[in-house]
Amino acid sequence: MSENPSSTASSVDEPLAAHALQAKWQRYWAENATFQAGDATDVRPRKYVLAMFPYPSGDLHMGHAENYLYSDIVARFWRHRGHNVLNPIGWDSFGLPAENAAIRRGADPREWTYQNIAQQKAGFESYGVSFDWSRVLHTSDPEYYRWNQWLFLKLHERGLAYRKKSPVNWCPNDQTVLANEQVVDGRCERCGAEVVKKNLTQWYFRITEYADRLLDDLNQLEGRWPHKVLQMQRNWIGRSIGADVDFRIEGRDAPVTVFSTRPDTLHGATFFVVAPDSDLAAELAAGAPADVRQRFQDYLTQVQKATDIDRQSTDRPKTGVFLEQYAINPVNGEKLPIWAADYVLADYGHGAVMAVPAHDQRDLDFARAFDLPVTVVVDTTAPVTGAMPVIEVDEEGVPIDTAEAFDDQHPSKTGIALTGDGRMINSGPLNGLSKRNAIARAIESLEAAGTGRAAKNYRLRDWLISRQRFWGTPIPMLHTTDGGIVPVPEDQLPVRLPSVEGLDLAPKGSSPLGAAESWVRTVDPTTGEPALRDPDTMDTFVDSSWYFLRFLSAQRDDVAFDADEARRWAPVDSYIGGVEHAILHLLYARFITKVLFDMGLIDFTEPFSSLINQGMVILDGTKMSKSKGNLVLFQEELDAYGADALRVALAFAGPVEDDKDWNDVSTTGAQKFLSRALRIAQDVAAPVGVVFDGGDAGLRRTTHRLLADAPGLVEQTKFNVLVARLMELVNAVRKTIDGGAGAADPAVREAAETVAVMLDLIAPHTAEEMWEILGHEPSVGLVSWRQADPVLLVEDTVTTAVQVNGKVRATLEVPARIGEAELEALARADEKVQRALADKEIIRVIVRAPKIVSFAVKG
Ligand code: ANZ
Repeated sequence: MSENPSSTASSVDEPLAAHALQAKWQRYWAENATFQAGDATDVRPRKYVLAMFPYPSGDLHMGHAENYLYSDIVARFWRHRGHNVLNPIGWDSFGLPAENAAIRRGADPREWTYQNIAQQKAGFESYGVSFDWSRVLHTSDPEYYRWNQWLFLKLHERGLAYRKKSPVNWCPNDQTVLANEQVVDGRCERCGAEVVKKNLTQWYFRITEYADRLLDDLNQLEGRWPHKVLQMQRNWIGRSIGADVDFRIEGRDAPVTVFSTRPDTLHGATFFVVAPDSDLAAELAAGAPADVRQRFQDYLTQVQKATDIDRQSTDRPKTGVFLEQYAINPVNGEKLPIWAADYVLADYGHGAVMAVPAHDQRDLDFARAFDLPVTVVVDTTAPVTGAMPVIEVDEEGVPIDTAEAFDDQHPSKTGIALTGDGRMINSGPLNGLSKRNAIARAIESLEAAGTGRAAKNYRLRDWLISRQRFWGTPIPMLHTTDGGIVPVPEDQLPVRLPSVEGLDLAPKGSSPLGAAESWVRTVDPTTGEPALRDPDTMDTFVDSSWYFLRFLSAQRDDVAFDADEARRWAPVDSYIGGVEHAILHLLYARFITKVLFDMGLIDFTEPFSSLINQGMVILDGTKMSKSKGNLVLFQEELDAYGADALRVALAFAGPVEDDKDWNDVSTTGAQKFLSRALRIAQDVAAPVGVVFDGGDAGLRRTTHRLLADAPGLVEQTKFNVLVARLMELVNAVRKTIDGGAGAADPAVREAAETVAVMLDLIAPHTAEEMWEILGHEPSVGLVSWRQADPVLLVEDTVTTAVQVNGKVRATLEVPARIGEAELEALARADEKVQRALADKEIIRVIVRAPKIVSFAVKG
């Protein structure tokens, strides 16, 4: 421990005073490693509090100020509650912005990255965040990315990392592939350029193998993650349940399978559609007459320009080409004309559909555009509850078509597909069944006939992880001369990035690493033959998919993380960050967690036990941005008002999850409050250790009500309410000092100490200073919160008169806010009242809480 720093400021109104106070306590915390988490021998219960780690994009901004304030409040809170708290910090420091900046300046992305990290680190320190600085990590350090490579090899061993050629999203501006998740409205999430499809061989992680678990385990998080985030994850995984149905194609040996959520409507299929950009379409077109082939080719060229979003859009006119071939409906042998149309996507289901225009809007739009038949097979006017209706049959026992019964609702007339529930018609053995029963029956029959089976489909695709860029983790695989692909042995990790010297990082469609001759050329460790390194780097979401585990063993160079440490600390108790990470980052981290669980390395299956999403800091109702020129700069505010005022102002500005308009953030107001708090500490005249009993009862009650409520307020993240309550207490103390019992009242010391200990969550420098002025040893950050005294929590009381036949028989001291029923019960329980009532019949009771209870009795 260092010596006690001497007392500095008397008021934090002055920026200079605030900064001197800041510097003093920041030095103290650094010298004493005050916020370092306890080691394995620490017996306190543990809490792992984590804010999503930052990307080193430049200076810290107000979004950071908010995010890391909230995580700091939570971390400080648990320390005060006697926990061993881990609150680490690191940087997500690989990625395109560094690379693009380096290209612009002809420099090394390392320089830009580590300079920004140093700047942000200084920002966090001057903001007074209680991080455990002994565990800092940067994902761009070989000591970190080595374990990304290890993770890749582990996934590869388990068949979860693989290469395949497929149409991928390609950003023509960044000249790299993008995961589906990184395409927003058909555009590159980072640069906004329109994304095109390119057929490329890429590395994938088989996240689809975990689709069911990723979906089902969301139920565990209900109530602990924001509902909206759970719903976004569910939609993203997008599980559909239905059947795979095999259709024979005339003149083709192998059947073609389609996925349908409505196998009950098989009898209503009137045509068949294949995705124009699928292999099947190419094959079918190849077997078609020359003019059809030509039309198909022209159509395909046109389709390849459209994005998936365009193709799925319902208000776009339907287009397609008839391939002059036929599929055979397995349930009735009907010939269905085969069309190529772009509303069917190549990479969903099997890239082909049975079209049921009466009951599917897209199919209906298409049927109406090309004049194809529409057969209704569900009578959506028929009730589905109750007994199965009697089906009318003709003399031969064949059900009579009841479709005419709702002629005017026929989809071919209305243009509206009948998607609702009802009773099956025109469907042979399914007639009369409800939709649900018909689906089950249809699947049974398909299975019995060997022409179909129950199936599930997901919107989720495998995670495309390779990128054609320099500033990322090299993929630890080698390409041998005979065309093989072999892993780099684990003991040869890390595969370090080469120097940028002589490399052209400008995007050109293939990884710049491929041009680093001396790096790329290596040998196959098993054969000694020449081999080439894989030139691609990993998506940076790989880095952030497991970083919370690396914090537990950040200094270890023999393991990615220590299993015992993981058992002790993980999963993360409170994870705090922006809702922009609702899908990608959280989904990937959940996936990797499940893989590590399956590998037996951790004993939990969800990485983040609770999740807090903060709102944004906005200005005049809109997002702050450099381009709009409406940035309120973190560093400027910090310089002008000091860390504590900024922290109080942000915490006070509104509920955590709401957006906060800077116009409602009052740093000057916060400054005044902090000065007032400091002054009450200076005014306290009762000595340290004075017994608090006695003294101003009103003030004591205010103090103890806050002691009782504060833990709940923090746990429900009502930080703004906590600030308001602290302001109320500070005002109450001032009143007692100036007008009431005076500065020597022990209640004043009690209240001032309570303010100091709680203020530590929000304004830690001022809190330390108060604590010291009050005659205590630092750090206030480690002082336990006192328990509220239940006696002082009893509300103000009033006197109630209890009358029997108009005569006062007893008086009771009751809480001022007592309810009528409770008051009557108290009155009846009173001994004197009982005597007065003794075996008389009560005719009437009038209760006027809290003043009067009046019994009218007979006899
Ligand atoms: C026949 C049918 C009848 C369908 C009906 C729906 C309603 P979700 O819920 O999104 O999974 N489909 C299958 N593969 C497709 C593809 N590659 N591109 C476009 N559409 C495709 O949708 C499943 C339904 O989407 C499937 O069920 C199929 O149409 C269509 F009254 O089959 B359905």
